[in-house]
Amino acid sequence: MNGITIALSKGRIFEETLPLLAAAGIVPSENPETSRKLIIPTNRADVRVVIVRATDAPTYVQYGAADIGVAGKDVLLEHGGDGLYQPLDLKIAKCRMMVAIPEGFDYAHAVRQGARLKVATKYINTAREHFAAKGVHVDLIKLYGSMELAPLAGLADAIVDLVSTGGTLKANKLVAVEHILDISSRLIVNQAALKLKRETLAPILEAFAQAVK
Ligand code: PRT
Ligand code: MG
Repeated sequence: MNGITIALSKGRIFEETLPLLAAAGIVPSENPETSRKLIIPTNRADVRVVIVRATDAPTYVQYGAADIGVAGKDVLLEHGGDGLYQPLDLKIAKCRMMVAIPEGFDYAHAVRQGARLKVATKYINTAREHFAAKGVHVDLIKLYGSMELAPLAGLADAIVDLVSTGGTLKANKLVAVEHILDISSRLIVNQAALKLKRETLAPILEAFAQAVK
């Protein structure tokens, strides 16, 4: 395709990217929340949006099935970023990656004792690095969602998950004990597209950069 394909996940990333697209003169013709279409045209004949799972956005862009996309730092750290150019922090979909435990569990004591902790998470790479850097022994258990359930159901001692308002932790009687890193979403660009489609892409990237400021 000669035009530009943009990979977005529905939900917060789609919603928070809309104003940035608008700044570049791009208006999707449908809302993925209500439409079942996975390819959404825009007001511009040469620009379309493809709706992907949040964790799949880097893969679409890496292989050039999309020229640009938006992905959370959490997702990019797990993906590795191969084949991707990450020119811009869009400062959207912000949250923090945290270690959380059930209320009443003495995490600091367990760590001091050198206990081997079971930690459930979707973010295996980031969690492994975090605990290795602190010298904490952990067995990581890979989950694909609802991490908050794991300690309550007896699957794990702790979780590594994203926290925004803190409401989900609170509702499940969990508390955050360590802040791993601040997360926001990044613009990702296919490295070959950046060269081959520079004329079309450069003004879009520039408009995004201005809108973020
Ligand atoms: O939901 P789905 O399984 O389809 O995929 P996803 O969860 O990967 O996608 P989505 O759209 O929910 O999230 C896309 C991106 O938004 C993530 O990759 C993050 O970079 C970013 N983001 C920002 C968040 C949150 N804030 C967030 N709060 N992603 C998830 N959450 C979840 C969190 O995992 C926890 O379960 O919301 C819950 C906590 O929220 P609070 O407000 O109760 O603290
Ligand atoms: Mg989600």
